[in-house]
Amino acid sequence: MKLYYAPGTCAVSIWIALHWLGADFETERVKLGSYEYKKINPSGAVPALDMGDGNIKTQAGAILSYIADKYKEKDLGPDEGLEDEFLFNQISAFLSADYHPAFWPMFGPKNYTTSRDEKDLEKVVEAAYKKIDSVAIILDNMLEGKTHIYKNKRTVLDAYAYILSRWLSKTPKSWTEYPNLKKFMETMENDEEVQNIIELSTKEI
Ligand SMILES: N[C@@H](CCC(=O)N[C@@H](CS)C(=O)NCC(=O)O)C(=O)O
Repeated sequence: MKLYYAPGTCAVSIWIALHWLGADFETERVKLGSYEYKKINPSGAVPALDMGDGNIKTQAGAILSYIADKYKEKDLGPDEGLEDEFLFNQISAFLSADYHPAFWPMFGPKNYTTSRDEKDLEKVVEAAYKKIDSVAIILDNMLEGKTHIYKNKRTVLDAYAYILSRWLSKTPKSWTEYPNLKKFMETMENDEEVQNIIELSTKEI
């Protein structure tokens, strides 16, 4: 398996999850949106996971569910049963469809207005901060009394919530200001294996 990633991106959560799962995998750093990388993933976005036979998987939430299932014996996916599986999918969908997209206008304001006026672009970013805060509050509430996002059990979704939440430090309200999220983030920040991956993934190659 080969994971295509870029530093600081949601793809790093797949790296952490693959490591936790004890998977045999390699990584390749790519230039987002480049002509070369679009041959792998036509959207130009990471993550992409090459299964080794031309089968390339994309979409972080779907990849995380897939690998948790592939290495089921590691028990980093949902518990069995309709309700437990639903809860896992619900959290995953929240992260990929509500939480993650809230940050897009902050990273790429030009994609959200036809204006190129600096002041207008700043307004887009300001609006993004507001939206980000509202979804971060939801995440914070989901973490009430827990240090894991799913049922207080470590799953691949912890890696996803962690990597996305690191971006809060680029907003006026960092993750330290959300009390439950703060505890969760500190647990991940103190995890040496996770931090080694963060460091490896930011290395210039
Ligand atoms: N829907 C995709 C979105 C992935 C995504 O937005 N990835 C970001 C990095 S976190 C990216 O590659 N952005 C660059 C781009 O879209 O060109 C997923 O959930 O995997």
